[in-house]
Amino acid sequence: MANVAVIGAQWGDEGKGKVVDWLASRADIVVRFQGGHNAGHTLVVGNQTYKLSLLPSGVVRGKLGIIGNGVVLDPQALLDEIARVGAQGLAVTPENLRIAENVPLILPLHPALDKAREAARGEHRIGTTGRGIGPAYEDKVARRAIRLCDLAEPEVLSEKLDELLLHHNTLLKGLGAETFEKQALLDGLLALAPKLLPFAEPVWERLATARAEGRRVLFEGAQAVMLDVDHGTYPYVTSSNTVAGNAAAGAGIGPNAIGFVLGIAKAYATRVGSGPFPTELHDAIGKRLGERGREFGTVTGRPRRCGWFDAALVRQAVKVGGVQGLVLTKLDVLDGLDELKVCTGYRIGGQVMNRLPAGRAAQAAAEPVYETMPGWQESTMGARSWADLPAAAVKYVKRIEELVEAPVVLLSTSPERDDTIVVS
Ligand code: 2SA
Ligand code: MG
Repeated sequence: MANVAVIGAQWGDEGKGKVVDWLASRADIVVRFQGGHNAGHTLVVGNQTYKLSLLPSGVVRGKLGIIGNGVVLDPQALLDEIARVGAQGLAVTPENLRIAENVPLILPLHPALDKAREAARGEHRIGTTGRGIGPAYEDKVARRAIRLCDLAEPEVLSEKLDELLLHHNTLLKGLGAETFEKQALLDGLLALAPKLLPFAEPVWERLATARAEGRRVLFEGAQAVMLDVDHGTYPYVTSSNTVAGNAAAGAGIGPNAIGFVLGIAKAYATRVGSGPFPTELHDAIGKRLGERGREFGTVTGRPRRCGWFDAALVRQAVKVGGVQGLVLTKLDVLDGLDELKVCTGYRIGGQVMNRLPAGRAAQAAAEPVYETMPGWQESTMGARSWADLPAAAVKYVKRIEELVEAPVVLLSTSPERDDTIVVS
């Protein structure tokens, strides 16, 4: 098996965690390459449910987890998560988790700025998770981020904090928010240093060695293509590149290390936060999808918006993300509906197009063009083979495959790892 990159093909929460878990048994190393603790991956292992945010999913299966340089790392959030899974019986130590020494850190001032900005945006807010993700990536690109390696150099850290605070306190003051004191930040970071530094290393070197030894690497994406800072529904996006192309830069490995790109999509669509969502349903069907699919944010508990499968959008995600195979999840949530709709394009100002344009006003004006298909009354929950699926469900999957121009290679029919149909 080639090194696989798993990415979301919609707006996140497609069930990437389960698929990564399913694939983890065939990999030696699982790498997170972007995002931070805005991600929420739910893994069901026997009678334990793990809710992971920063930890690569493979750690629950005894694999080596790597947090790459493309992530923004909140040190306190990581230590809290390690303590949480520790209480569930899973020990995370420098033996099974390595962190890129050059990963930028999220400090307490980042969520403060994130929240103050969202409040100032009012009804135009992005609907961020409030975790400081955007401000932390801004600092990275602006070359003033505090990185994990800085915790080993207190004098450099102290100098860098001066520059960081000059910038942030000016912004925070302007937004009417509380400012931060350098000494408290410095003391906090130096207290965390001995807990974090044992995990730090040049992970690129470990990955290079692993490749040379023929070991398999799984790249675990967070969020999804439609939340990609370039290719998503900007500005209603997260602040990182979520496409598979970023797996290489965000881990410190060449693009040729990525052998196969697997895109994950739900059999319907959901979105949490603001922004365009052409197939959103505000009716009883939308409510039913949310209830049957238990559509609440893993991190924030926010209810997710629900709607019909948008094949035009997933096709776009397939193209810009380089998706070679698609996994369709939560098919069972559609059980019992009389008919299903699939969006094949948009009507915008009297014109029909099969892709979502980039302009914010055009995106907001996009009316979905639908194709209607018969539903099925049988239960597909927990199905483990094609033969277990009703004919209408097979047809639905086949049609999606045609419309998105990528083969459906796996179907997931429950959160349990083994409730998975391999399509060959
Ligand atoms: P941010 O916090 O700056 O990354 O938010 C920007 C946008 O990205 C969306 N976003 C997400 N969408 C779906 N799932 C995410 N992770 C959590 C989960 C979300 C939660 O798995 O359930 O618990 O609410 C995630 N992370 C970021 C976000 O909604 C904004 O639209
Ligand atoms: Mg999630």
